[in-house]
Amino acid sequence: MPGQGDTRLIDTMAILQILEFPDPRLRKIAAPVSVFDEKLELLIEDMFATMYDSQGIGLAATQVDVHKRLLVIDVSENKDSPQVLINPSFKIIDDEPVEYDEGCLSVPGFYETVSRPAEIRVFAQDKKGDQFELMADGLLSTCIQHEIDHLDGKLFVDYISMLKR
Ligand code: GNR
Ligand code: NI
Repeated sequence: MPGQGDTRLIDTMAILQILEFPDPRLRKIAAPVSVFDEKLELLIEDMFATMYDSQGIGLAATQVDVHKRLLVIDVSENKDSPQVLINPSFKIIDDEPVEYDEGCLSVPGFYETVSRPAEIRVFAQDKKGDQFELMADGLLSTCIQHEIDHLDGKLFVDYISMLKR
């Protein structure tokens, strides 16, 4: 987990409360991050702590009632590959639909198959504000699209047909 071995961060890291469906705050549209300061770094640390604590593979700021465009992700087996994406956007590279059984920390106990584009190119900033890009396919692609949806006030249950719901 990031921050381990750093006394100051351990002292200040917090597990944040995750909003749950149908909380209307999950429908807010997050605003771009414009200030890259220590307060932002502490929020990122808390978001990682919260995500690992609840055994999620991703967490969007919206889910912890912070309506700013950032998300944290770790899709690795050993939970040792934290990634933070600030002001993320993506371009579809391969629109072949790929199905995953999705779950969401904000919709506990509910799982459903969702189709999303197979491969995307992601554009984002890191915690210092530096721009970077990455290619994503498989679970990483699905997870990044799921998290960016949160920043736009969308939930995976929105994709499920009225009939099934
Ligand atoms: O932990 C999570 N697992 C997951 C599985 C399939 C597709 C998306 C996800 S994201 C989810 C954590 C979460 O709710 N992030 O917003
Ligand atoms: Ni989610």
